[in-house]
Amino acid sequence: MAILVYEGWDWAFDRTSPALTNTGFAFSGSAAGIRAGVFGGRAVEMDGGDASWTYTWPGGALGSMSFGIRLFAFVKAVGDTDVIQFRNGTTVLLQLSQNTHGIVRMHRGAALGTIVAETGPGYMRHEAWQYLEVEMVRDAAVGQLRLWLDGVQILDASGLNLGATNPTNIFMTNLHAMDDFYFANTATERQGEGRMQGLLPTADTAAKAWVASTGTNNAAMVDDPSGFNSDTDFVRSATVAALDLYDVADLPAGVATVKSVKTRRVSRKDDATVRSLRTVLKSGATSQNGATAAQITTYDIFDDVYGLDPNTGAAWAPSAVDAAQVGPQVVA
Ligand SMILES: [Ca+2]
Ligand SMILES: [Ca+2]
Ligand SMILES: [Ca+2]
Repeated sequence: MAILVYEGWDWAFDRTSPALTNTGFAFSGSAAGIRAGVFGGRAVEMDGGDASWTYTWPGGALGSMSFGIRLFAFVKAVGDTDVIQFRNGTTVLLQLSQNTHGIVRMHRGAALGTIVAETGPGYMRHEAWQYLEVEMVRDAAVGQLRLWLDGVQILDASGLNLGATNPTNIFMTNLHAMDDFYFANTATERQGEGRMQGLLPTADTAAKAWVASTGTNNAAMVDDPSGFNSDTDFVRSATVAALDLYDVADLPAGVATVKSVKTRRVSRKDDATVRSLRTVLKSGATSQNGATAAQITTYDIFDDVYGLDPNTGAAWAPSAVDAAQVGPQVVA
């Protein structure tokens, strides 16, 4: 039981950003881009015919899952419109659709086939951001599907035929925008509506062992406000154990509950030798090491997710998030 991913795309994604393979997401098509998120920050949109994305969860096929996603569905013609496909590889197993009456349906098979379960009318709207949450148990006889829209349950169906094959990924085609995604590997982990808030480094701290590519303000090298800027400015180190920690922007006013904190590093090596890095999160007196990852010469993304404050072992207080420091460390 675990949340496998949180993603809010506030860190700008575009077609030339580093590969997103480490996040589980794959985008394709020339029309996938970024747009403003509904609560600030950024979101992803697919506004053309060839755009799509796939989220593949680690560990292979899963029969039970929970996920949430903020959706913006553009105007479509009359009839059912594909919203989310559940696939095994590229084989479409199940499809969630909406139609012009606001009905949300689950179909078994490709091409919006057999309707397995559906809501009443008046739920999902066009040209409006809505938060859709899904809890599903895939089974050919006793399948379960529960749906929430903007925190309100709109479907609770059981005894369903949801097919005989577990999906490995979910897939969304064109004409949608999305934000604030989470995915968990059981059918009982609905988080409720929330949002991801991106926070960038703001200042150096006493732990300052890396070297800025220009000047001496390390945090300013890694706060790329318009998105990852590749080799334009960066911090570097070839010293084992060298640690750089930065203060990070505070949460917006009014945040009462923090469900999870994720650190994100974009890094690469330019050595012809083995190099590995980790991201360190310091909360209070506790320095928590993230996963160590070998580096290649191409930039990639490395995330660590902390559902609890490592300094207390309890849920994050907003004040603890505000006080936290984050930065990279050379492992080898
Ligand atoms: Ca966002
Ligand atoms: Ca930079
Ligand atoms: Ca702060």
